[in-house]
Amino acid sequence: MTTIDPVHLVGETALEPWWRSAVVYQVYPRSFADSNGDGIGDLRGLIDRVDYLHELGVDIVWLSPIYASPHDDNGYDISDYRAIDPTFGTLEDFDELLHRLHARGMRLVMDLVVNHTSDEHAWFRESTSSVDSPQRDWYWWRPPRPGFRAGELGAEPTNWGSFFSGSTWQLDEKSGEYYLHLFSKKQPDLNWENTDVRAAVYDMMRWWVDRGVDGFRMDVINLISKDPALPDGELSAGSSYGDGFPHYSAGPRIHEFLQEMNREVFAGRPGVYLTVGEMPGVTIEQARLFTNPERKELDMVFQFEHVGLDHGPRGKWDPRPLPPSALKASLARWQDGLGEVGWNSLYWNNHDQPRAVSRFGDDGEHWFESATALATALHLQKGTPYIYQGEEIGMTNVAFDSIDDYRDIETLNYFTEAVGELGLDADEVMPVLASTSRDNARTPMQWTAEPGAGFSTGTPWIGLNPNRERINVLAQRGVPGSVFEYYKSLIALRHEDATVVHGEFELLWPEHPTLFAYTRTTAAAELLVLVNLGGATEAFETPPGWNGAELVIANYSDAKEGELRPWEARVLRRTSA
Ligand code: ISL
Ligand code: CA
Repeated sequence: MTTIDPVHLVGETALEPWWRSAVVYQVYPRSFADSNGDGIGDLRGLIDRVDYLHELGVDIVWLSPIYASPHDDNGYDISDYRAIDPTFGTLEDFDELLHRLHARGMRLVMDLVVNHTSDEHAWFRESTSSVDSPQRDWYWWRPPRPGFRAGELGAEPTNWGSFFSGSTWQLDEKSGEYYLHLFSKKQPDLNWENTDVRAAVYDMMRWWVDRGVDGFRMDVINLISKDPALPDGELSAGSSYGDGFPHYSAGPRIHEFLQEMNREVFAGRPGVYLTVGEMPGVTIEQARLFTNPERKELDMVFQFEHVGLDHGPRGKWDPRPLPPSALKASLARWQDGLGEVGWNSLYWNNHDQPRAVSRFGDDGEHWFESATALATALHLQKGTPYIYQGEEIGMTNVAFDSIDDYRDIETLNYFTEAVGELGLDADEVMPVLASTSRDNARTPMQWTAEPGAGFSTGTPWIGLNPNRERINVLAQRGVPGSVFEYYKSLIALRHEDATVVHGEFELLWPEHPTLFAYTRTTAAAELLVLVNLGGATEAFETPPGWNGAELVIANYSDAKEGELRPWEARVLRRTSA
């Protein structure tokens, strides 16, 4: 078994956490690899692919939820935090996976979903059993709005709208009270104001830490502290719900809770674990606080600014074209904002986002070039890069043409609302789903060109992308000039070149509409990153001193001085000797 040092020496003096030079790979288990032909990916399937991940070169696996769950939201609704869902396997399988990863020098980060539980969790069952239950206060129970009868429209305790359509309140007929659910009604929100709730969560986290896990990705962790007064949100034109976000996000006790969690779970073992908080709507100012090492809250956060730029006034279901200049300005702002004090997590994709090559790139004519250009733009930044399964082979959006093909609760709820209350035509809604639905990220991993794509010998739980015949691991692994080999080189580069890890970021040509260019600088060396985020050839003037510099990586086999072709990416190095 390879030993892995929690911290390693940087330069002469400073100790720095291991995850700063690491690359993370996210596995969405249900769609990764199915070992028993039931059509659903599982732990055994993942165990069989550990060597694949090792070959790619990633350091950490972030595993989306595998806990016991009724799967209303594909496992983000947990009914038992200490059990593996039988769909995915057993605790023995889990231990074996952990052992295999550690033996290969890789680490495992669990998904921690503690803003809410499933309504089938024992805690919620007990909480619902009686208004006098000692666990009643573990969730957010409220009587109907004064002047309204339970169940009547308008009786909801606040006017907030759920992330998954409809109200955030569900009536419990038995008690005549409502419970809060920011997501589906099968995902009741835990009341973090209650000390016992927090103690139970920390206890559960310690249980996994004792089992050997290396950290946690924390689901919507900025939502755990709410304004206990639960005020109504502002109403915006065209919406029947108020905006509760300012009242349930980054609430008054958020920093206190995260510091407490850090103390209670990781105390005495700083730098050993990786913590990354998923934080929709987080601002740079907040992120600087959350990720400042001195405050002992989180190592890094997932921010959402760059994946919200193509949302229109009515949000994600109202997509608008995205000028590359807006994208590069946003990325550069975060590089600058967290460069000195905090730490960035870098991602294009996850299980909630459409596929990057379809969304920000060109999944047609310039598929290879744009997949690798986007990869270069991201991986050369300062921060910890995250790769979502299939991204390393350039998987694309699926664009199902029938609503029956979709599985995601967010998508299905929205469709019902759109063709119902909103009165839209199904024909208008389908193209929107095709470009924005979370299911674009959830079609099975394409291992081979076979009918089951090497994912399953049975019928997959969600349809495969027909382009598996062209885009698959078998066609790329070990094949020079493939997206897979390009990702492998980028990962290796981060491990080999300290400038990629530590270099200061500086944006060049901020005004240029499509060329994303930046430098990364340390005392010893400097990198120049040039990426064309568009499909036309662009001329540029080589910055002074860079003519004839060493070429580190490029996605075209030849380079023309002063010109970047469609989606061309090029990285140069010079040393200060
Ligand atoms: O996916 C989104 C928009 O399409 C987000 O609003 C998403 O719901 C939000 O980022 C929170 O995501 C996380 O928590 C959800 C779960 O459905 C997501 O899969 C998870 O990543 C509730 O647990
Ligand atoms: Ca299976």
